[in-house]
Amino acid sequence: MKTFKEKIRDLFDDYEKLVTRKNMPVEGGNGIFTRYQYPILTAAHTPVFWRYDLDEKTNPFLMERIGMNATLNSGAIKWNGKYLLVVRVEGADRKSFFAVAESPDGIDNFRFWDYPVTMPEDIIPATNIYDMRLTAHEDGWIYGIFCAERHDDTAPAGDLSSATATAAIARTKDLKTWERLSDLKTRSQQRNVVLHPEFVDGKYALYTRPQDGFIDAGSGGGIGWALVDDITCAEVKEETIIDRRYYHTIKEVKNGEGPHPIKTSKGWLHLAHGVRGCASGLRYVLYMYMTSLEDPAKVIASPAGFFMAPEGEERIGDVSNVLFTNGWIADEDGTVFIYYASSDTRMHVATSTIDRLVDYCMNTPADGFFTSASVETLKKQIDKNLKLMHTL
Ligand code: M1P
Repeated sequence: MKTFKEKIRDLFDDYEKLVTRKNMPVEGGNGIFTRYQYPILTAAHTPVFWRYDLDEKTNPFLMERIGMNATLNSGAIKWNGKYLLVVRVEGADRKSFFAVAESPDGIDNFRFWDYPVTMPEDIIPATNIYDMRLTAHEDGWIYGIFCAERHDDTAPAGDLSSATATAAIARTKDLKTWERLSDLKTRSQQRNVVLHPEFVDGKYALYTRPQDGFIDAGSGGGIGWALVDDITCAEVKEETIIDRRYYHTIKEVKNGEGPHPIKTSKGWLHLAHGVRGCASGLRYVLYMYMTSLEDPAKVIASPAGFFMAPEGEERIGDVSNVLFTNGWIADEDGTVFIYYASSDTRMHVATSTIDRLVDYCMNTPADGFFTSASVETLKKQIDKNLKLMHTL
């Protein structure tokens, strides 16, 4: 029979084994990106001292007192040479909160900082907050834009599910102390709002995602773009849709900007999620597009279909058949770390390079929106290759 102290030691030993486990790239793949064998963060990666009361007097059975359910949709930033994720941690009580996890190399040994983020409230407290996009803006602040969810008090009595989604804005200089700014004022509900890292025409620029309801995009046509004069009391007065939803594509039902775009010599690289419906529910995949350096709202490349879709164990979780991203980091040597969550449950990393991603966006055929167009595109590649294959 183990003593209380021995049981605690076992918990910490198991935890150390998990967080120090070496992750290996998955061989093969499609040449566009490389997946890794293990998730980089799961609920079990949250510190033992968050979940257990380690006092024998108050917890004689050494039971988990505060359960954690998931670690998902994380913002990402390289900070003082470390790879940081602002993780959406969801407790067993269904409340999400933010917590920073740090890795020395972007792939291995992600460890949470001791305390979660204390996020100040706006005037009306939010029931739930999640999915932060981080932007180190040229104004010198690091901004976090995230979804603030509140019960919809206009719903009929007894309806405890109707909610509202608003874009909440906070900023920091050290990722520890956060200043909360006013929630974004818009005509519609908003989720997946992202701050562009540079001023455009002297203004702050936002990627938006107008939606009629908490879940349904409704008349919201896709990913929008809006310029804002003052980020401390931001209001969207005019919104233009720059990346539309489209019938019978991977973004038929909804789409949303992922992290802020990466600047390259060929244009801005964008990563986003697209949603379609099917008999088993909604299917969330990742896709990419590029916009012009001169006008970040002008799409210049739009490869057809998904960039990444759920595979293997990624398909299963709290909300199955979902890949979602709101964080990536481009290193000085051109490596890109893509942080994505699977099925609203766990975090993964995939790696690629700026050159590969630009090539993918510029040279993957665009969607012709009809089967006949897809077949013609395929035939062109077959013709070319059949001639070439004799010389290989
Ligand atoms: O459950 C899948 C995702 O659903 C929402 O995304 P969207 O607003 O595009 O539908 C968000 O709640 C997101 O957190 C979640 O991963």
